[in-house]
Amino acid sequence: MNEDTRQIWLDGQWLPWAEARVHVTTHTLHYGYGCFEGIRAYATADGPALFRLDEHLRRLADSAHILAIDLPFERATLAAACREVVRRNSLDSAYVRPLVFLGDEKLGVDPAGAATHVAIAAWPWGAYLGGKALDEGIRVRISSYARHHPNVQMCRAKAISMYANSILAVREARRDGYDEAILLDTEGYVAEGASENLFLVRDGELLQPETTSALDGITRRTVCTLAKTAGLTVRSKRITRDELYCADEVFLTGTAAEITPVVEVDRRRIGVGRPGAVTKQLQAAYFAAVRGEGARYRDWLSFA
Ligand code: PPE
Repeated sequence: MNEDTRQIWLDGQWLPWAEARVHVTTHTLHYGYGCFEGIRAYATADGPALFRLDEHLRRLADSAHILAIDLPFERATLAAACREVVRRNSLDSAYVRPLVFLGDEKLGVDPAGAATHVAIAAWPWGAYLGGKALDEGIRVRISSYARHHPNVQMCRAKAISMYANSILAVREARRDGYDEAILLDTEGYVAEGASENLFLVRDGELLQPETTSALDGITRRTVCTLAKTAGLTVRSKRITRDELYCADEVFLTGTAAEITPVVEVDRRRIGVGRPGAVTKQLQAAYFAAVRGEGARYRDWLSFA
């Protein structure tokens, strides 16, 4: 018998996967108002550990605050549920998805009167951009869609509604035969990938976009720390699309995408057209950190 034993945390209760349902008049389903997180848990020598759980839950709290949604649970409660969802589902490694949404108490754009709900699900998730992406790199195009202006949607929030923009961009890119989209901000400078932050390497120096349109990614911050530890310099500046074309290396960072090399932008080869040395060095350092190899970054791990 193949009994489904998966469980989801919903508003403080553990439910069988199939029973964690909502009604079609759920407010967030109609207007996309809410926020979420994505956290990976990795297998380590001491069991599964969630990577930078506190930082992710802090960003969830910030996202809710930006959207003026009162979170009905303490951060410690959510942290315990994130660890437990990995344990209960017997996952060695996992992607953990806390989701904050508004309920079916009322419809109409003004959400006053709709209750706030929190769900936490977890599932196994392999390489986000395909099996070869991490080793061989991906091909991207600059999107015809701009990333949000901070006065259209506040970009520090990991808001659900931001992702219509990401979906338009990624579908356009894939339709045109690319793996992922890079979005420019409304001023025309490089912002980020559809679901990732971006770095480039030129003459050994790491550059990241100075823009208010990109998410403040936690993997991005991790990479900055790892780079500095390795003696590399990281600088933020406005980046134009032709600077990307002329980079020695380009890579994307995200919880799901991890560190994914980019080997082609708009049909221009990047560097020698293969993942570069700096990208590979940072990838190795990242995977060592998430797997708890070495004591240095142990405080980034929360054991399930
Ligand atoms: N920018 C965007 C737009 C984004 O969605 C992500 C994460 C990042 C940057 C990187 O943030 P961080 O994970 O903190 O390094 N995107 C998440 C959702 C992916 C999905 O398909 O769902 C993720 O990587 O978990």
